[in-house]
Amino acid sequence: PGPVTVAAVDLGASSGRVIVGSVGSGTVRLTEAARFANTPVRVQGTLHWDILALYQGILDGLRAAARHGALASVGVDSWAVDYGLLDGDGRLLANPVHYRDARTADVAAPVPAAALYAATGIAHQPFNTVYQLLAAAGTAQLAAARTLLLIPDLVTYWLTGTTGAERTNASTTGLLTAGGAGWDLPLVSRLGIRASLLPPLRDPGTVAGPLLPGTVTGLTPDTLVTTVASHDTASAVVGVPARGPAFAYISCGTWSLVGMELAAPVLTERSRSAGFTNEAGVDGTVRYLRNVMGLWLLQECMRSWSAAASGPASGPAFGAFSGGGAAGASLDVLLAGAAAAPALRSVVDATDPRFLAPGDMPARIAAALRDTGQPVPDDPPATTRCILDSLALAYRRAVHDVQELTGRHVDVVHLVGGGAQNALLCQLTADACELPVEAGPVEAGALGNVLVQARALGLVEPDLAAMRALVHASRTYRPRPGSAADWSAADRRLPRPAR
Ligand code: ADP
Ligand code: LRH
Repeated sequence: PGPVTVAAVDLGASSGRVIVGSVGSGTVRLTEAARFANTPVRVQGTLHWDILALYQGILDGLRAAARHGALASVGVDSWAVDYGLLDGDGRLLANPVHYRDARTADVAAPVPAAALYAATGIAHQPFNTVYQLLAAAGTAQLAAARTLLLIPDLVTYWLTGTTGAERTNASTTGLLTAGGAGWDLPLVSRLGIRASLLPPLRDPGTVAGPLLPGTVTGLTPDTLVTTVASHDTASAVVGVPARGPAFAYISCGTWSLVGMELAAPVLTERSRSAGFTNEAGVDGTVRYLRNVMGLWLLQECMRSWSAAASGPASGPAFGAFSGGGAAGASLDVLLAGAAAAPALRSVVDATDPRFLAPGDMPARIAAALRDTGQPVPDDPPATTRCILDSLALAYRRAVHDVQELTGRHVDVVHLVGGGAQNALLCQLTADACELPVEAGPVEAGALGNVLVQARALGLVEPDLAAMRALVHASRTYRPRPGSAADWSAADRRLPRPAR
């Protein structure tokens, strides 16, 4: 028999894509069928995802995907934590709110942070679903809601009519028991959240349902919608081409998620105060990782620089998608300039929540540098260098800390996602971590999504290691001799955050 065709819908904060996976015997080939902008919209002060524009991009993308072959299956993954609320008729009550919206900035939970961590293993992030629900408490919208669906579950619902909460993504709500076995109902009740909002959990690799007839022109209910690891980071971790257990990963896109795959959560106080989270992975694994601001820092600087160049305008709230045009070219120019700029002149803490919200990023970086008595870069290439040095330093810290907190040894770092195309960042990461960096795949999230569908269809060996054997890195970066002392010195210049 020939290869089987499936489609991965992979929604990132900077773009959405529909990617065709062609699964043959011992091979998986990806082809991009569609890529579309993900441009949030501010309405009366609140930052929203434009969920219908994304859904239209998905429908068009699936039509384009079907031209590559009859689709046996479709799977959906996206960024974590955000949700849509359905009313009693199953209709979406409002556009989902963006995790970078300020509504959660001052929310405090009625349960101490240490107790939340002990119960769920999820590190404090102001945007976790739990804080978004606390921020929404008392609103007419929440009162009218009957079902909460995380973004990929919402898309899956529109495609199939079935509801559920996929486990890897559900873990990011901060409402699952540590390890992800189930909703922590006593905790949900202590927080004053209505348990009936939370749908039953479902696992990666199970069928969500056949595609509803008439949903996508040209596709029939012969196409199944398969539940994948619907948290994009969980899919990306499946798509890491690891060849043994001693690896750390950096899922490097808008965010950088840096950590290890474990068999059980780490719930110590040291782990909590080091800002490590225990998210659920496929097959009962734990994604033990730290959130680093990632290439968001650069995306947001580029938005400021291009706004300054084009004068004041009422442009989109933000959005980094370039479609490969002029903005793509300017990224190349910036990265070439950054490669030529002096190394490690100034660094910021790339885990600092001061960088979370949208808004003048160059000014916030400059303020952080002044606070730590470092020189402020005076042009975009030097600022870009500061960002890349700062990201590599944050990766060094996370790779160091993850080994200390788990007692496990790392001998290779896998860097996957859009950032794997950034040769300077990959080299700096190898230097800073003093470890080889295996870069790629760029589309690890889509690949992990495809692999879980392929496994559900019985097309690949079922264990994770065998699935990963089908994945290949694109390039190896080795640490350059003699740079380690400079990274230790940079590390000492920057205070460790107190959490
Ligand atoms: P997300 O899944 O969060 O939308 P991606 O994994 O698509 O993010 O990564 C987006 C990032 O990849 C961009 O912010 C950009 O810095 C980087 N990137 C994209 N294309 C290139 C390229 N050609 N060269 C270097 N970096 C790139
Ligand atoms: C990356 C990501 C990350 C979450 C954040 C909200 O896209 O899913 O794992 O912490 O978005």
